[in-house]
Amino acid sequence: MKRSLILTLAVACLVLSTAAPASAGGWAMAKLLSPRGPVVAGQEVAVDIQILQHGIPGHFVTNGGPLTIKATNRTTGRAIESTATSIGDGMTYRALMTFNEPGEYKWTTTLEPFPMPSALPGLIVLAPGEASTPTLQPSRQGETVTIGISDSGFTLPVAAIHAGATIEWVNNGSFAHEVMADNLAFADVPILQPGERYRTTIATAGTYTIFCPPHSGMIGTLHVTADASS
Ligand SMILES: [Cu+2]
Repeated sequence: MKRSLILTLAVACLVLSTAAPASAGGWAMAKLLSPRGPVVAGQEVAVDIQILQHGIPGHFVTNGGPLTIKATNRTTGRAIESTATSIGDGMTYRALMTFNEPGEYKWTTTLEPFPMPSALPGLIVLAPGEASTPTLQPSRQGETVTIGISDSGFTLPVAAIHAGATIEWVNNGSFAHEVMADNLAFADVPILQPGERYRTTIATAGTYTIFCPPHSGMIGTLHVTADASS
């Protein structure tokens, strides 16, 4: 009885120490570098994903194996999978993928040998010939864009929003969540309990990687263009 407990503990320690290089002192996250916007069905696209440790630029997992990228069509549930290879700098991985079925896709990435799947902002695949109109109109100064927070991620606008617009964060999940960006853009947003809302005005144009520190899968890219109030 005692012996089996010790054996169990030994196995548990072994498993934990094996996973340690990827998670030592924090967490890793996948950042989608490309594609940035909607893609067209049937056309091959380069999918570039950067792996960052702790979410801090410059801190990355250098000894990771192949990165597996899986994209699942949210409507049909059909998935395509590809193995991305490192493209030189040790933290950026590329896979050439062709999406034949239009719709909205969600991503999952897995970096072997570390068990650290993470989610990325969704991808819109347009039918060939379909105009690439954004599914959400860009927001101007004085307007409000609501961004939902669920337990698995952020409901981000597909189109860029304009600097000067107000973002209303709404926690639709069952747990408390935070909103942070790697440039501290949303440092004013408090920890939001389920059901809570918070409004903030975004002043500076740019591309923001937003995430929830306690939940490594909650990552998204928010595009903010220059103010278009005039
Ligand atoms: Cu969270």
